[in-house]
Parts: sequence; C-alpha cells; structure tokens
Amino acid sequence: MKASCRSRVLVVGIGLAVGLSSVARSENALLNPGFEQPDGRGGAVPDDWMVYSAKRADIGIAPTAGRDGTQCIKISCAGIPRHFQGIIQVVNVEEDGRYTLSAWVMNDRSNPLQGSAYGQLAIEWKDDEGREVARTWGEALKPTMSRMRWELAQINRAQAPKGAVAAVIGIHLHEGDRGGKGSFLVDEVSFVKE
Ligand SMILES: [Ca+2]
Repeated sequence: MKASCRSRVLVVGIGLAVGLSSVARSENALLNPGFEQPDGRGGAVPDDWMVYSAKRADIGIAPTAGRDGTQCIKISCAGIPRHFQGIIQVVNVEEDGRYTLSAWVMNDRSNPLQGSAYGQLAIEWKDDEGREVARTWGEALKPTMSRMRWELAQINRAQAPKGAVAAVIGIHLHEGDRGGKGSFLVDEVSFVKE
C-alpha cells in the first residue's frame, strides 16, 4: 500500500531528526499536543508533528479556534476520490503495555465535512527496524460529528503487540470513494500508558 510505505519512510526520518519521546505512566507522551506552537501562524504545520498525504496535504494551525489554549489544527479535504492525508508523531512504547489515544474533535462550523469523507485516529505499532507490526484504528469520525461542541475521540487501552518499540500516533482524513469536502478541527491529543 502506498500509504504505509510512505508513512514508514517518514517515521524513520522523524525518529532520527528529533529523537523519540518516551512514555511515562499517565503522562501525555506527545509533544505540542495542543498545537500551540508555532504561535499565531495560521496554516503552519505544528511543531513536533509531521504531515503526509497521497497527493495534497491541507493540515495546519487554526490560530483562534482551539478548545484548549487558543490554537488547534484544521484538516481539510482535497476533493479527490480515495485521497488520504494525516498528521503524525512518533513515541516509544513497551510491548504488551496498554495505551489510550484520545483527541478532541469538532466539525468545522463554516465548512463541515461532506460526502464520503471521515476522520480517524490510528496507532501504527513499529518494531525496532521501523517495520509496521500492526495498526489499531479508532472509529470513523463522520460528517455527522458535531459542529457546535467538541467531542472526545478515543482508542481505549490498546495493547502494544509483541515486538513493538514505537508507535506512530496519527490523525487521518480519508475522503472515501466519492471524495470529500470540508474540514474538521482537532485539539489536545493525548497518548498515555495506562
Ligand atoms: Ca490547543
């Protein structure tokens, strides 16, 4: 699959570039989890995160729309059938450990998701050579998600599989067979060891 190959390449680069943050019990392992850096630069890729896409990434900071602090990110459709994109960060994990990934999400009030598009949380478990061991997906965040209030999306107590030493934490937008329109917002992503 093009997606997994592409993200695998990116993952190696991230690990070398910034080092891997480790997960202490009950502490959020993610850096810049609320997308407050860089400050005030609408559309910028948030610090400590990386975006990928099949063709065109449209993911960046929304400076005044945050649930916590002032900023969040907005992920917008490219309008291309079967297109996908996402924003990722890599952390260390311990095999057999249980981890919860959560994020606050809300549909974009002025330009909500439409068509076959949906957002999704994911954890890609990686071995010590950067190979994907397994992938845990969250529920689809459909165009029916609220435009009025933030909702918590979660993957609860996912168990790191045998051989997993790292996890690629991702928030993805799939446009589906018909392609999508619109955007959704994400803030306060958390990845904790239970
Ligand atoms: Ca924030």
